[in-house]
Amino acid sequence: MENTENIEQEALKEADAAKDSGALYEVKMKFLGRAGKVTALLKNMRAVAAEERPAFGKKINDLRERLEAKFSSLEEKLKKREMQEKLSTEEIDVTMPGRRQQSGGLHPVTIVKDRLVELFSGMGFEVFEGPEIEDQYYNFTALNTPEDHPARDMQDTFYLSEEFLLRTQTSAGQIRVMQSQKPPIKIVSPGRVFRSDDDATHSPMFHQMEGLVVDKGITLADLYGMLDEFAKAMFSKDVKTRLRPSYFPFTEPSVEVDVSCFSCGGKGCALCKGTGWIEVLGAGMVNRKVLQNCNIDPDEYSGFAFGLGLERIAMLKYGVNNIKLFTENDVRFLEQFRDERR
Ligand code: FA5
Repeated sequence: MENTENIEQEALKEADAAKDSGALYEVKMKFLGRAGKVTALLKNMRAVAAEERPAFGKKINDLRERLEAKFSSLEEKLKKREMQEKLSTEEIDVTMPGRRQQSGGLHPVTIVKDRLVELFSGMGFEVFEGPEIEDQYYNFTALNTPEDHPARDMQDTFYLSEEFLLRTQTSAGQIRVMQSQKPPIKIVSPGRVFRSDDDATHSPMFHQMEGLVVDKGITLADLYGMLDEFAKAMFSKDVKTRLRPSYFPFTEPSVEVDVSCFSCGGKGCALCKGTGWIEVLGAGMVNRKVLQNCNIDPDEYSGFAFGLGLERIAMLKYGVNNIKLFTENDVRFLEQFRDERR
C-alpha cells in the first residue's frame, strides 16, 4: 500500500517534468506500460493476503485511472503547445515577393516563319521542306540557270564536291515538288540557305521561304493579289504593294515586290532611304522551261513563284539594323521578342 503512494508521487513528478510529448510517453510507459511499475504491482498480487486482495486490486486500478487521466490531460496540453510552436516557426509570409521563373521565347526568325506559315496555310498552301544539301541540277540546272551564270561561282556558292552544294535558295525545292506532284500545286517551303555573302544585311547562312502555285489559268494578277494580302497581314493593313520588273532565270516575267514604307507611310524616311518603298521579295511567273523540266505541259498549266528572306522581313518588321544579331544569340537582344505575338 505504501509502495503505491510512492509510485503515484514519483509518476506525477516525472510527468510534470516532461518537456515534450515524446518524454511524456516515456514516463507513461515507465509506469503504465507492459513492464511498467504499476503493472508490476498487479503482478505482485499473489504476495498479498487473500482477504486484502480485492481492496488492493481496486486501489491499483484507481491509481491506474488517475494516472491515465493525468497523462492524457498533460499530453493534450503538450501537443497543443508543440503545434503552436510548429505553426509559428513554419509561418509563410504571403506578402513576400515571389521569385519569377524565367521563361524562354521564340527566336524572331522563328516568329516570322511561324507567322508566314500560318498566313499561307490560311490561304490553302501546304508546307514542303526540301534538303539543305542539293546538287547542281536542283539548285541551278533545272531552274534554268545557265552553266556560266555568276550565281554558280565558287564565290557565291558553298560547294561540297563537284556535284553537291549547300542550297543557295529554297527555289531548289520547287523542282522536287513539281517532279513528285501533279498540278494543282500550292506550297510554301521555308528553310535555311547558304551563300558566300557577309555584311550588315547579308549573312552566309540565312532563311528563305519559297511559294509556288501551279494550276490552269494562273496569272500575274493572282500573284499580285496574294502578295498584297501577305503584305497587309505581315506589316500593316494600310500598306500598298507594287511590282517592278526584274530578272530570275526560273521566272518569266520576273518581278521585285515593294511595299509602301510602313514606317513613314510612303513620305520617305531612313528606313526606306527616302524612296517611300521597301523591297521585300522576288517573284514571277514560273518559266515555261522550268515547267517542261518537270514534265508539266506549259501550254496547259501556268504558275507563279516567290521567294523571300525571313531575316529581311524580321529586320524590317522589328527595326533590326544588323543581320548578325540573329546568330549571335545575345539574350539581351533575344529577350526583347519574348512576348512578341506570333
Ligand atoms: C532568290 O533567292 C530567288 N530564289 C527568289 C525567287 C523565288 C524569285 C521564286 C522568283 C521566284 P534573291 O537572291 O534576291 O532571290 O534572294 C531572295 C531574298 O533573300 C532577298 O530578297 C533577301 O531578302 C534574301 N537574301 C539574299 N541573300 C541574303 C543573305 N546573304 N543574307 C540574308 N538574306 C539574304
